[in-house]
Amino acid sequence: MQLYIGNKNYSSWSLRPWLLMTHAGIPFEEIKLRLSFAADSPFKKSLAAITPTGRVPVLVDEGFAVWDTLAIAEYLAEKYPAKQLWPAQPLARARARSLCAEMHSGFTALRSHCPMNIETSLPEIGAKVVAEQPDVVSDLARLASMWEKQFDEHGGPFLFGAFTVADAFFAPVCTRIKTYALPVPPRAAAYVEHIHSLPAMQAWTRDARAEHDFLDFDEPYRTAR
Ligand SMILES: N[C@@H](CCC(=O)N[C@@H](CS)C(=O)NCC(=O)O)C(=O)O
Repeated sequence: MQLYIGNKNYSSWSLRPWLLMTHAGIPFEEIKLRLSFAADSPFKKSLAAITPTGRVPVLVDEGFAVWDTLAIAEYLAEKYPAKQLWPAQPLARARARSLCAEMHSGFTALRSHCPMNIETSLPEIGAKVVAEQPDVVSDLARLASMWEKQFDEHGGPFLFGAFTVADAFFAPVCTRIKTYALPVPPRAAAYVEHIHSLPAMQAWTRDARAEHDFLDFDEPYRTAR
């Protein structure tokens, strides 16, 4: 299988299936493309042959393309049942899917005001965003209450006890909390640290920091040096 991804510093959608597969020990070839919106860019040209969306991530299995993180997660869970990528218990599984769907279509204020940017540290921007953007504060409150309920029910250290798709889906948010020093309660902060301590996550963040590829359209707060 090949997994097409974007810049590791910026591509939050790419991180989800990459972390899922790497942490679960599912073998794949990584194909990294430099993110771009321009129609004539290598990014768009490479993807044109593979996916009608022109977006990453895309998983290609023996020439068959699966795009969109939710679809990729479901495909992998069906292909590798022994990996238990979703919780085994039906209600827990349904809840995990609810959380992933909520992440997939929600948290828009947090996502737009605090885009993923692993290589940098912007605590002063985080403080300003929290002071000026009540929707971001609401997103953070929802995250904290969601995660705490999961820890109450499943005991941690992951959202459903053991690592599942849900943890992969919230990993980019964990990086945002770190980059922007966003305030979250202690158990949520401990979860952020736990996700960052995973060897697969450390590998991704190491690669992200080594990229040194400044993309203006993903940088609302910094200018190129
Ligand atoms: N809903 C999609 C979102 C994918 C997405 O927006 N990916 C971004 C990179 S993080 C992208 O490829 N952007 C290029 C574009 O929109 O032209 C998913 O879950 O995979």
